[in-house]
Amino acid sequence: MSGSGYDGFPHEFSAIAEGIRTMEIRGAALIAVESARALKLLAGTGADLDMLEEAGRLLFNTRPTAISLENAVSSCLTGAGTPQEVAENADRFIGSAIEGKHLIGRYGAERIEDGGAYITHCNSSAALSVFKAAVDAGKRFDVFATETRPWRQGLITVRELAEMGIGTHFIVDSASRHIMGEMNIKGVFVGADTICSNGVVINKIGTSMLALAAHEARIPVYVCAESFKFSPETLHGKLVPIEERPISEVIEPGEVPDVTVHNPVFDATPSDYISAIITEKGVIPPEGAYDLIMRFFGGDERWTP
Ligand code: RI2
Repeated sequence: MSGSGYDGFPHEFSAIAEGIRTMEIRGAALIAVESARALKLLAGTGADLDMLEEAGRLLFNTRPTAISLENAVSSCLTGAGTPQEVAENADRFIGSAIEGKHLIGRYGAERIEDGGAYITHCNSSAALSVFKAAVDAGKRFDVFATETRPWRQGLITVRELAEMGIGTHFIVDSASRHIMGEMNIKGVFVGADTICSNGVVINKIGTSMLALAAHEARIPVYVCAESFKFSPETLHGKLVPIEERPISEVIEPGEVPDVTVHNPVFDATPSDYISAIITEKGVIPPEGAYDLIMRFFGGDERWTP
């Protein structure tokens, strides 16, 4: 949908939508915040509610797995009677996302021991906010970041960790279980794209293997996620689609002719392998997902495409 799918929309909006689709803009929180910003921008150009709702549908289709984007669009559009109200809802969402990340950092930093060593996967701004808050609290510790094939978001993570002055280590994904034993890992901190009503966590591919290895080693696994990553739709049985991205992210085209290449970019981690979910509403067990969804999303009064 490069460009042509956004005909009739201003360039600023199309650039954000296309940036999310191509992962130039990535991370479940950032794609949510940028979607809200895109709707606010559009509302400021004189777009009417019909055009804003069409914009919401276009944004919905950029990244199918992360509920954060859908919740952001719904938060902007539900109950809005004018474009100005959409813009105000967008500001409210963006402000709560910024505050939420700080609270997750504060609560999660309590689980960081001075002198400890931890593993993180992919590049989660929520998980990184925990490490940043622990540094600000004067704690010194090491973090092992996985490469996170195929997109290699771990390269972003190690740069951010090193900039915080944290003892930073880079490992390939398959080294995780070995490192847990060799380096006396005290905990695993990961983000989330979607959290289901039964406590299952959808996150970057490889998270479930990492959590399984940690479970075997009796190492706690913490999921760091804002409440807008919880999925009300899963309460009504909806399954979370696992995004498959181009195989060119995995292998050079034609490198293995006559071979089927797969590139699922998320997986599902069972609640049994998760010690706690660290949210801005507090630290909850995965089984608490149902209560959080009921308490903060309530009934079905949400904008849907
Ligand atoms: P924050 C990312 O997806 C990763 O799966 C990460 O764990 C999750 O979003 C949450 O990221 P992608 O955008 O919201 O790399 O914590 O596909 O930044």
